[in-house]
Amino acid sequence: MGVLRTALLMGIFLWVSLLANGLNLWPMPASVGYGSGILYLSNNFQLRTEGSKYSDDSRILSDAFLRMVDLVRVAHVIDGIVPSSGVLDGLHVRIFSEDDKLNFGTDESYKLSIPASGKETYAQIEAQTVYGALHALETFSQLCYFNFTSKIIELHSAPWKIIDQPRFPYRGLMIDTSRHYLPLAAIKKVIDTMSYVKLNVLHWHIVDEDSFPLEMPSYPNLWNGAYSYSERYTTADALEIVLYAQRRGINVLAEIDVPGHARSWGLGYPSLWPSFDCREPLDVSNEFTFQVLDGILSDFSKVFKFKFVHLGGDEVNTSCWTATPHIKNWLKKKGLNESDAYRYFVLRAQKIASSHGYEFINWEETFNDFGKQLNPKTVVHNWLGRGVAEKVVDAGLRCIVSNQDKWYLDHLDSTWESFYLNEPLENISKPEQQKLVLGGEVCMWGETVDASDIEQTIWPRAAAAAERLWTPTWKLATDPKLVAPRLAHFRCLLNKRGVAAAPLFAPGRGTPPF
Ligand code: CP6
Repeated sequence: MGVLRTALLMGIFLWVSLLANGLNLWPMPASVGYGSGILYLSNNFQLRTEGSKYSDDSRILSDAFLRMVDLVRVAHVIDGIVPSSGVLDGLHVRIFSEDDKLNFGTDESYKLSIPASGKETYAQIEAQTVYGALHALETFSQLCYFNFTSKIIELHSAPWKIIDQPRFPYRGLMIDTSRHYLPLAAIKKVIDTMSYVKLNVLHWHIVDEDSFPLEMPSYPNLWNGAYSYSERYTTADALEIVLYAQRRGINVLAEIDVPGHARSWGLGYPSLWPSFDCREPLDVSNEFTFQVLDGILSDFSKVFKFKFVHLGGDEVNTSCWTATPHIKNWLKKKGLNESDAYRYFVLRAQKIASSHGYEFINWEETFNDFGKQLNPKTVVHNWLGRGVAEKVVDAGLRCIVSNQDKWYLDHLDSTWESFYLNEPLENISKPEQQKLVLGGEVCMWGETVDASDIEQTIWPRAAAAAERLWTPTWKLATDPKLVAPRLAHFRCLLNKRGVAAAPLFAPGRGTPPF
């Protein structure tokens, strides 16, 4: 009897672990149920939308469906013969909101039901918005495999019932086009891959001290600060990026970093510099500085429709202000010290952003230096250290987590495990404070990367963070060793899809060394 029971238990254990090995989704959905059947994808896989309120006039859904069908092939030639039973003919997608506006807080939830073999021949997707449906398509694509014997696409472990939604509304990745110019094709490829891991904000750190690559119609000399004639983005290019991202469910957060990190502005308008010898921060005493910022934010508001703009505010070294006679006199006349002047700049920039309809995000120094003197609507973007989010939400402000010890992609020696284990809600237990943590963001500063190596430095580590931001924590293994095979599988899928995601383990056949 005991032997029988042991055998039975072992059998169940083996069965469960085999199935679990087949559960190769990334990020893991909030809720997953599955069986043990096999389905075969029709060679004429169809999209149906009866019962949808959403009309898809802009073809966001139908284009995404075509891309998904292509991804499922992962470049193999489908030339086998599909059996006559157990065939999946397509997807029936029902979307309940007619609106295709994408912004902060857009509903991204979805349900995906895949029938058992021999039942209906369509899988069902239900979502409030088209953007939830896009997530469902991505999840579906990850369930499909090319069978090298039959040369058709199979879907294992049917039936499936997946009910999914993000843990955090803000799941970001930052790129920096000031330190190295990134061609449009490189940016688009980052956006494509973000959609595979359900990240939803591309934070575009467009301008910094080193170059000003973006055309600004209000002040057309600003892009004189570009590295070269061609290392530039036209206004139409920026709009193209925004629309490309939107069609993949991704918002673009534009940053204009002030008053530090802005030396490149002065190549077009030298009076923005304190002096020729001392070129940043921007001249706080000059009204023209704020006119230019107003022009930039006015131009931004026509292109970047995300409800937030990022106003920087980090690493401001005010020594040029006190070292420049006309600014020193201005400070004296106004009765301001350097810190007052820095605060005056940040708050005035926020007012200008508001006047163009934006809410604003600032790097954490603005909170560390000014605390409750900061506008309470400010979203504080952590980067310096851990434990900052708890202070920010204690003060009642909203926060985005990007602590550099864990979530800086330009720190090339940070491991995927450290990305995976970073917890945005560390030490924040009150539900009303947890809500103030909008999410997190991984940052790829551009000093040492460009189009030649940006993919393998971002991926797959950003994917590890993406699961942290998407999946409820209780669903996830806290021991990275248990997650490693699934991430290794996903890393290979990225390679198959043409993304140069780096190996997770040396010597690197994609399998973990244990
Ligand atoms: N540029 C800007 C940077 C950094 C920051 N702001 C930065 C600082 C330290 C490290 C990495 C990046 N290069 N504009 C800080 C937010 Cl380690």
